[in-house]
Amino acid sequence: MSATLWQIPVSHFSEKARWALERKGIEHERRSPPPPSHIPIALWLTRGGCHTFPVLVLDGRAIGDSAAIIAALEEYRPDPPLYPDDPADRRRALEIEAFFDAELGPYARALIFHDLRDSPGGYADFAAPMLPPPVRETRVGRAAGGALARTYTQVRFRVAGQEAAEEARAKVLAALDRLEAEIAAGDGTHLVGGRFSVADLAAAALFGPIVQPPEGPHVGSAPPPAFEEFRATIADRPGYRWVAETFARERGDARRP
Ligand SMILES: N[C@@H](CCC(=O)N[C@@H](CS)C(=O)NCC(=O)O)C(=O)O
Repeated sequence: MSATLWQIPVSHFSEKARWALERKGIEHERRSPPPPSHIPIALWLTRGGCHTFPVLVLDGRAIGDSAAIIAALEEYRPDPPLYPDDPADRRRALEIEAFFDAELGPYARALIFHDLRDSPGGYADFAAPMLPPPVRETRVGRAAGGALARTYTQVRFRVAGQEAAEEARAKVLAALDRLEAEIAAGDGTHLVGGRFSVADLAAAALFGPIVQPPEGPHVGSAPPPAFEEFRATIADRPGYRWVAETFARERGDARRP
């Protein structure tokens, strides 16, 4: 068996794949080429099928997209399961995963990328862990890495304008409403079937950049002021607390090398 995860350490979509691999106890190697070089690498690994990370290469087969990676892992190592046994529960869990993948993931990311723009040194600090050590250790290297990240996120995701920030905040709030409805529909701890499943994993991992729990990926040393202001308005909500509790109970240490 050989498994290599091509990933971005800070990314919440990569975090979904890491969490699933660790949950299932699958030994794997991690490769983290700096963005935006990951786009041609993803295309090359998947023969043009996928341009995003994470990509998992499992026994020579390249699988792009975090949901497809979890599906492949579920088949490869069924225990412990991430998919509920009951077919109706399974459908619901996968629908919840698909909702947070589409309706939260891109907007949580856009909000951080937008707010980092007004944070002094924010992008340099955010990009530094993704740079090769000799570059990251010089002031010029860090500044250049930050400038590249700032330009890339604007060109690729159009995050600079106020409308982009407003849309991202509205989507994050709508996702929090949905999460709270799912918590109420479940047993209060798990979203589906009374046990930890792909639904919990996806919701918690994709809210990771918003809640930034200590067990989750390191997003940067100082959250941007505008982001902190937004976060303060939701920090007491049950859905926000559920994300922190789910990481604390289920994740183990996501920051291990
Ligand atoms: N649906 C994909 C989304 C992954 C994704 O958006 N990855 C980002 C990093 S967070 C990426 O590689 N983006 C490159 C791009 O879209 O240009 C998944 O679930 O894996």
